[in-house]
Amino acid sequence: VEASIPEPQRDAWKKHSAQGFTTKEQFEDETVRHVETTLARSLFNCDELAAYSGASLAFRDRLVIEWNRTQQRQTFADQKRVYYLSLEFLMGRALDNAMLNVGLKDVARAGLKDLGFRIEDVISQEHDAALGNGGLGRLAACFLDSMATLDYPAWGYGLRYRYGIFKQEIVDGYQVEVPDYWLDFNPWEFPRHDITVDIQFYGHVSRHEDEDGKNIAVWEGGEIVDAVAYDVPIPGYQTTTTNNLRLWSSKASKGEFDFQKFNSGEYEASVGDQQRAETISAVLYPNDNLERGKELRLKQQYFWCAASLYDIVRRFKKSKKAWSAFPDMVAIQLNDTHPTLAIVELQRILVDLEGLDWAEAWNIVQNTFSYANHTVMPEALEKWSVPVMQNLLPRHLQIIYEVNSQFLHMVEKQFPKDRDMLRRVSIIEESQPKMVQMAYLATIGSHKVNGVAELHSDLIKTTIFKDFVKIYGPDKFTNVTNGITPRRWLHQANPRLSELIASKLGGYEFLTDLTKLNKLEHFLDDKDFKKEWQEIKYANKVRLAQHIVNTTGVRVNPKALFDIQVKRIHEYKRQQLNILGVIHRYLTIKAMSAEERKKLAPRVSIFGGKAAPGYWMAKTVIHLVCSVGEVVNNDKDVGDLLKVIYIEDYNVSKAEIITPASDISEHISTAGTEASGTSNMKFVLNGGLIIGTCDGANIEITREVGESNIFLFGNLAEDVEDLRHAHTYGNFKIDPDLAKVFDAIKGGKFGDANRFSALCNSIIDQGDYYLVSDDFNSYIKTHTLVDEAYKDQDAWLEKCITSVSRMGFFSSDRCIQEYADMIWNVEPLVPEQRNGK
Ligand code: Z57
Repeated sequence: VEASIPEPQRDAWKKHSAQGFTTKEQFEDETVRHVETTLARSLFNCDELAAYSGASLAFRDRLVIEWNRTQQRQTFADQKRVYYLSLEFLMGRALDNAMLNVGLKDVARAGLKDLGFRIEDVISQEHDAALGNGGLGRLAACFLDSMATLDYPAWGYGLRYRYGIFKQEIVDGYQVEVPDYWLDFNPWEFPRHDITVDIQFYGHVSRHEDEDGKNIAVWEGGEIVDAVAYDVPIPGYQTTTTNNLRLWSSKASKGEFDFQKFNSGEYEASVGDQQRAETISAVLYPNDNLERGKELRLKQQYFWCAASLYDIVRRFKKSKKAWSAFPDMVAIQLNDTHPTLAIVELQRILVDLEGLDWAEAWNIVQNTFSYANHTVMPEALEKWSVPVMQNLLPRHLQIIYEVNSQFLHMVEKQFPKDRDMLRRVSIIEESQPKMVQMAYLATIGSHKVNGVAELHSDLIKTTIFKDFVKIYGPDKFTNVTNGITPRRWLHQANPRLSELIASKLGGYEFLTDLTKLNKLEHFLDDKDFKKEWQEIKYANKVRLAQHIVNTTGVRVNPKALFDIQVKRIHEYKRQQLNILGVIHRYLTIKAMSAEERKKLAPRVSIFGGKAAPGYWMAKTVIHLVCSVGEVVNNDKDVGDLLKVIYIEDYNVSKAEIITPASDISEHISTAGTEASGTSNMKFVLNGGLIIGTCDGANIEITREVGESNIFLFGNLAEDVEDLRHAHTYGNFKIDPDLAKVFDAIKGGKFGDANRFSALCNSIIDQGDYYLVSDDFNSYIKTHTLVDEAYKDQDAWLEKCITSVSRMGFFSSDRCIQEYADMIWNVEPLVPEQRNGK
């Protein structure tokens, strides 16, 4: 029952209703008030962190007001909503984003200056919200920004990890993981202790007759854990729409913890129970593109899916509509297979708890869900062991078997006598132990399945989902090429470039319609414009050089070509190809005469990214980069011609400094392995060029910017299988230049060669699965083309500006529009104040 204020007293409420600041004076009032009262500090005791806290609380108040209004409006409008289920939301910092989205950053800058602070210093106090590993989590964050900006009634659902992705320290050239406890002071979340859901695990299933004599399944026993909601406001850009991200935190259930054991004197046991319950949302699994099948991970998944579904169903039931209207009111988007249990949970709710017929329920389920696939790599595809699932979720396993049985019957009718087809498409893999294939379950339980770039969407149709295309027809499978939010990745990360563009295009409309950038091509002959563009790039490089010297002690020349590869460390992303290429460059420089060296363009090779803690090969790559840097950076023969840098703890806020500073960035995955990539888009949008393979979204970037504005190299996806086959059957001959690089490593040039032997051998005599040797020559040659091109600064600049002008397609707004129209079938809910404040 909701408690609302009676009619006669509502005027008093309205009179005193919170307003939120708009002027500089009001901002200062609010900031000082929060510092003095909320934080109990004073002007004698206010450091940058306190100023950050005060300013954040002032902005938070503003957000909350619009957030409440948005939620009321959405409830009242009673139209279809989107629920975006993602196990990761890599949000980064919130204050700068809030300032820009509500259009009050200038007010805040002036106010903070009055109070004795520089806005940049205040902003940089904030700890990143790092509830994600990499691309998949950051995509979810960009989507939240676009959904709010486009006024879609949309909620995100995730887990409130106490520890996000670990903080990376580089100690003696090795990665060390440090826990990321980020909740000490987090003004952006609102605990909702009144919104809790009981989540059941383990136990057993029995059958009962209900009042109508119908046989129903009852899931009994086991244990209960509470899910507590924490809400985070998501402000749209230049709109009052402020959506909600609901993160669930696990807690021992009141009934189980407080009373049973505590009162019977089993204090220690009850504390143990409490800790076990809290473990569920304690830590983000730090693997990107790898599934390890741990029971706790499955617990996380069910905990979050069940809490979210309960919440969604509760909201629907308030509308008193018939169940058949559920898919007209609810669209649930699955970010990869991690939330696939939500499909099973909804079927369970409808059949076991609400008493619907199986077929009617399944029809509702299929029309509600859609599934985005983000990888084809076998080691990343989720499979859960049947015994593990039987133990943890006995009723869900029964439902999965029933879904599978009905599905296989359908397939059998369609393809009589094709036994092998039945084996291939079965949700249950007949291995030892049996496994539940989550991608198949997600596909069968959804009305649409999409890949995240054209090549990737084509690949899934011919590989993992080939049979499913035959069964359901091609229309169930579609493509939505990823995008990025231009608010964070241009306006926030690169304010000067954004301002320059606005000055030419006559305003900031490009931030909400990125295709407007194409007008920049009219200014390719504008000398002042080009000069300023170049100055901005230089200033961004100076800023990164400053960060590098502060954190590593190495001085890099900002006039050198900045060559950047920042992303998770993974063999398929081929940082090893990059560093081996760097060694080749180093050997070449060493062999040159002084005269030849003068003709060379100075380079800074910058690496950054985290390795999963258990991924030894990735950690070896980090160590090799650091070891090469140690030698190269201290070699007097080389000087500024080559520097090799490892940036520690790459994350969203560091990406905002790194991305605008690149001349060329590396997106060099083995063709067919990177589903899309999204940093490629960020770098080009910030006026950097790309060296890349024909993989993921690189292909569409090429289509947009033109082949002459990108440096493509390497084998094509269609040839990868044959090349691997050739390696296995003895036709492998290592590239001669690469062989020289290995000789240098083995000769101890970069320290103890034993440390790198597994890495070298994976290429030399373990089949070179990622085709480093096959692509090496093409890679080196293409880098030579990059050197040449960079010498003609005018032509280079023209490539950069032209590329930026053609990046409109890669806005996550376009992407969300496509999901909304083709997959979710939802309409925006536009508030009265769309552009005005
Ligand atoms: C992850 O970050 C991605 C895919 C996964 O299956 C998992 Br698990 C984590 C990434 C892809 O590797 C990128 O290519 C893609 O751009 C990103 O997801 C967003 O779609």
